[in-house]
Amino acid sequence: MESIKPARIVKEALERAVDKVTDLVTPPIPGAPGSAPPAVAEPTEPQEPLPRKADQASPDTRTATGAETGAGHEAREQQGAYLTTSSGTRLHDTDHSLKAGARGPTLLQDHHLREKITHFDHERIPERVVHARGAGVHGVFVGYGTAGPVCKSAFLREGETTPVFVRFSTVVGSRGSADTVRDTRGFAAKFYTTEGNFDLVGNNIPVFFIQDGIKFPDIIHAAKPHPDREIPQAQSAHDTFWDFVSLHTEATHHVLWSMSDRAVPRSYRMMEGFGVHTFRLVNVEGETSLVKFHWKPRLGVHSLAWEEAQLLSGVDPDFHRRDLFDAIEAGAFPQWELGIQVFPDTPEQIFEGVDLLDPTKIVPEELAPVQPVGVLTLNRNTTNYFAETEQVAFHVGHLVPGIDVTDDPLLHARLFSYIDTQLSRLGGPNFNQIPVNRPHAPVNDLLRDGAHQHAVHAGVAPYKPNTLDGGCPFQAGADMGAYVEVAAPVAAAVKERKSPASFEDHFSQPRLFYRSLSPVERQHVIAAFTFELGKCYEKVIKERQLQVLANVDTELCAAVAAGLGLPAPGSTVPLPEVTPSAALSQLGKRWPTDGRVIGIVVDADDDASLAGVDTLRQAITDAGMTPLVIAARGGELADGLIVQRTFLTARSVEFDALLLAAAPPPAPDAIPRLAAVDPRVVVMIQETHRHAKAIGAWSGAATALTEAGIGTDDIGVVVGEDSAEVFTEVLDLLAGHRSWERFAVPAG
Ligand code: HDE
Repeated sequence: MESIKPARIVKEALERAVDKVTDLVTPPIPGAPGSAPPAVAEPTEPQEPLPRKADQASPDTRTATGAETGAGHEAREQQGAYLTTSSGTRLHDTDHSLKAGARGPTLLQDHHLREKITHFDHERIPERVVHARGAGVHGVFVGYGTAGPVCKSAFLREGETTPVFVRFSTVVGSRGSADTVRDTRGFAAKFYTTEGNFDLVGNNIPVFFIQDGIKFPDIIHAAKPHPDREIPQAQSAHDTFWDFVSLHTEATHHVLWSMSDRAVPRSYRMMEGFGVHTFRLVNVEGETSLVKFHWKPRLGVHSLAWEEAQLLSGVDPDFHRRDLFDAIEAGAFPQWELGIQVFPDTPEQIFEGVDLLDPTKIVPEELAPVQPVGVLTLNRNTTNYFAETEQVAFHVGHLVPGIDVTDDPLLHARLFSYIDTQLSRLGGPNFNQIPVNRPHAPVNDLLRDGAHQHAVHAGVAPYKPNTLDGGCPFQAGADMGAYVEVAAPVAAAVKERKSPASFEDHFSQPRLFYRSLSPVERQHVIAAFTFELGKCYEKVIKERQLQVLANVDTELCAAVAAGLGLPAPGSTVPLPEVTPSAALSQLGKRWPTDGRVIGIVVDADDDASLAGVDTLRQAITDAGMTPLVIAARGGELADGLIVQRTFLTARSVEFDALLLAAAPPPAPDAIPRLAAVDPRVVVMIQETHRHAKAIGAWSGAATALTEAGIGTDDIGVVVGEDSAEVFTEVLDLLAGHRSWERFAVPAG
């Protein structure tokens, strides 16, 4: 799917939906903290709270029972110009406790002190046990109407516009862990549909480690830090993880994806998403189909180089968050098409030999194409991280008419887990009344009371049947929008703890995945296994995992074994012939470059080298990307050119391409100062080159390349006289993401 081509009506709906909130006054560089520039001194003249920033939105001001309030978002924000207690009494001093004399003891009667500290003491809630680290944003979904033949859900109808909240996440790390660790990414979407909320709680990897939910605590305990020392944080490169997955070989397919480039995305904006399980759709005639959900990013699927990911964990642990928020702030709204693979709902629930109830299996797209059913546009950042991203509660059981579950045993455990976890995380059963979770459909649920009850329910008969409340609420029929479970037959069976025999093939699909990758992608998988197993202490665990790899692919096993300095075992199962699936490789196409970041190195003291840089910055901005000027010192240079990064604060990993307007000499803070070019610029060029990213240079700047030991005619390196011409060629290289051809990789 190269580009999104919605029908006219869908396009207009999308424009309307996005326009409604598109009055962005985009600052030249995203990331300014407030909606107005701060004064130098603390203001003393009382004024109302500042408005939120143009790129921000917050949940609709619905009541706890789903009604529109008509109030603006300000109704929920802090009010008035004066500091108050939480009960609205104005305060005159929040800097000093009430004491018996300036040097005396603090008094217990200081209710302001006690309220302030008590509230502070309870500011944290338990972080998610998995997917603790995340970033959430608002968006809109517009249906194409193409799902009609298989699904009756209102939000998929042609031109139907539905507000959405999306939270991306890593799985293993704590809430404060780094964004760019090697891990699966969560891709959870909450659609506030007219028929109730629909949550599609997926990942960026289409398969899972386990086939049965009862194993979830085991895989997560194995992946989390060791219980004795609580290290390593947010890593799978340790003994307990590899101990478990080498024994529990149904994890092998997911492990192959985790060791591939998919586990180090360049951006949340550049990830595919998958519902993983097979779902059952129902159309208006009541006919059913089995489907798998896919999110296809308009920007393509792109990854970081592993070394970049590691450097970023230190240089910018918030890299993926920042990238998402900055892109939205700059108006580069990321888009995905929602698509479905459709399979006939046959009694055996097997398609082309693939058991559709086995979440460790994919159906190759060549066998069942992904059919687009709508488009998601993420166009607003959150206003308050805790209120929205931390408190959002997804649940695979949040379904709407037209979408039902199958008997995937992983999905069934999830149907229990997601409500249960919110009870301890969000402190009680009323979590759907938190603003970000409130449905946009009317709620009349007969659920009452409980901690943090926000509704003020009327009437006297919260039970059914009743006459005292006039019989309300009434049960609807399917023709009145009720959710009616599909009457799917359950085969006569014995009660047993057992998986079907079709779940036993653990190796053929990992082999399919590996053999579908391009040579350079395979090289990355080999390096990832070698890195991760190289971090294990126990030799027996490495040997056991090598045996698993031998059962996937002989070359993969041999290469990893060589890196570990261990013998490569032979396979213990027959290695099947597989037909590679081109859809599994991320490389070889061209994509839009929206929201990419370009570093421009200038010489602050050479005015001639600055000429034309401002025009170049504008050209980059006009192309939907972000230019960052890098110089020896901050501030303003000749012609008003503002520096965004200095040699001290810049690192190559922040940029998708590097442009050299100059070969700057060592700055006063450089160590050592022996060479002709600043050593940090040299490192920046060398890293950019090693990570296969585009480099452009003009005028005398090419000498910096030579200084860095890089040939001016190398692949993906553009040297010219004119900055505009160089930029045009670099832009072309960026559309192909990276210049991996720079480094010859033997064909596999
Ligand atoms: Fe989750 N998962 N999960 N999971 N999951 C949670 O729910 C769980 C699984 C996924 O941004 C938790 O609210 C069990 C598969 C995402 O808030 C928890 C099993 C897939 C998110 C939970 C699975 C996912 C979660 C933690 C095995 C991909 C983040 C906090 C039966 C299809 C949602 C929470 C967000 C979060 C349980 C397996 C995706 C504990 C028991 C498979 C994206 O309820």
